[in-house]
Amino acid sequence: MSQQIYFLNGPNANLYGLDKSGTYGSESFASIVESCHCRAESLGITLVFRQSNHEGVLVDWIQEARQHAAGLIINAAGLTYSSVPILDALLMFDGPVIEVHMSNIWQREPFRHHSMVSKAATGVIAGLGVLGYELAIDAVVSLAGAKTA
Ligand code: DHK
Repeated sequence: MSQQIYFLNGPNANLYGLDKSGTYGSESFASIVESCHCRAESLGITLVFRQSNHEGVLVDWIQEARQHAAGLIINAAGLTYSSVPILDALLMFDGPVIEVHMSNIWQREPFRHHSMVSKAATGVIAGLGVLGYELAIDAVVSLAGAKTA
């Protein structure tokens, strides 16, 4: 079986592309999901791509990833700045973790400048929109491969 990577998205990510300010670009979430699946396919890996508006669901998926995923990518969205449960779950995950944000969170309001989940992240990508999502897949595959090599 090919290597499996989990890509988890938090609250409101399903509305990307509909935001009037254009902060998250103009691409729909469905199109972002498709781009990510294409990137994963080109790398020969299986991508489990999910979105939830609920903290506990994200925690359940991170725990599930412990059994099934070689690496994990997360955009915890609005939960990034507050979620101790998501941080704790990520700290229990053994493989590489990439934290990703569509926007450059450090150019935005001060309350977005401190990520609660970064402590568990191997690396952080922010401000590159969908390209950042694709680069996160490249990074996590490369790191997961390096770890098992
Ligand atoms: C997405 C969100 O929904 C916001 O709550 C975060 C993040 C930033 C992003 O840039 O992808 O503050």
